[in-house]
Amino acid sequence: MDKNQDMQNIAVVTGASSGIGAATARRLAGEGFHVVVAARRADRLDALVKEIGPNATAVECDVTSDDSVAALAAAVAALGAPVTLLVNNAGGARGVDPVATGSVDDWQWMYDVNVLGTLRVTKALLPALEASGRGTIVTVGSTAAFTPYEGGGGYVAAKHAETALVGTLRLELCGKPVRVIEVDPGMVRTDEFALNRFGGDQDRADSVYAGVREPLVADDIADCIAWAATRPQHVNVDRLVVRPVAQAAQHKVHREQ
Ligand code: 8X3
Repeated sequence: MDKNQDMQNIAVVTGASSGIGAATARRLAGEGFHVVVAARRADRLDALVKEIGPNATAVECDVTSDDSVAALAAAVAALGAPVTLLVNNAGGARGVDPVATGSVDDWQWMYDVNVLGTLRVTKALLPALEASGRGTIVTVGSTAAFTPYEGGGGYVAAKHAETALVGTLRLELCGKPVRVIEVDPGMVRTDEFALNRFGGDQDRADSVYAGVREPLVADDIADCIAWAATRPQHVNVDRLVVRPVAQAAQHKVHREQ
């Protein structure tokens, strides 16, 4: 942590090694936070910290591991500054099988990383967020959190569960100094989301965005997260649903030839 600003507020961002997480970390550092960037890929985190500078700390973390998340909480506590923001961004999709042939392994992984990962990290950092007296939790959901689509079953189910977790948490924290915010992106073109879903098949990943003029990019969602998290503390933006103009609804996407 920058010794000249040793009581800077800490923001923890999970899934920070790429895409929305990395963009959010850059943006929050620009907003004056000391950003703890957490993800599995240490090399990418190190590059990000080098880019951001003294306002960032890398912590290798796998949100599917209780021990790893406990180590993240300990590393954050060791920084010795108020923890005022958690961005639960780690998540992802695997596979596009119909329910009839859905892979139990893929579904389990999606539940673990999207839902239980959010649970683990939230539980681990909630005491510090509450102790700060002005905590905020932003969870990155998806438009899949409220609209099913064919082939999306495992991801849709996980994102529905994640939004249920968020809504429950907001009720349970009513009266405590922690805001609970959800940002639900629609079509966002990142390097990895669709690629991971299609098992590394770049052509299939690219086809998701074919003909779509200006899909959202990671910076657009980082902008929304930063905006919601920097409203005055009495303002709780419960849920932001964000899509590109070309996507009026999950199935209503304008594609140019
Ligand atoms: C990403 C949006 O449409 O692929 O969370 O489910 S979608």
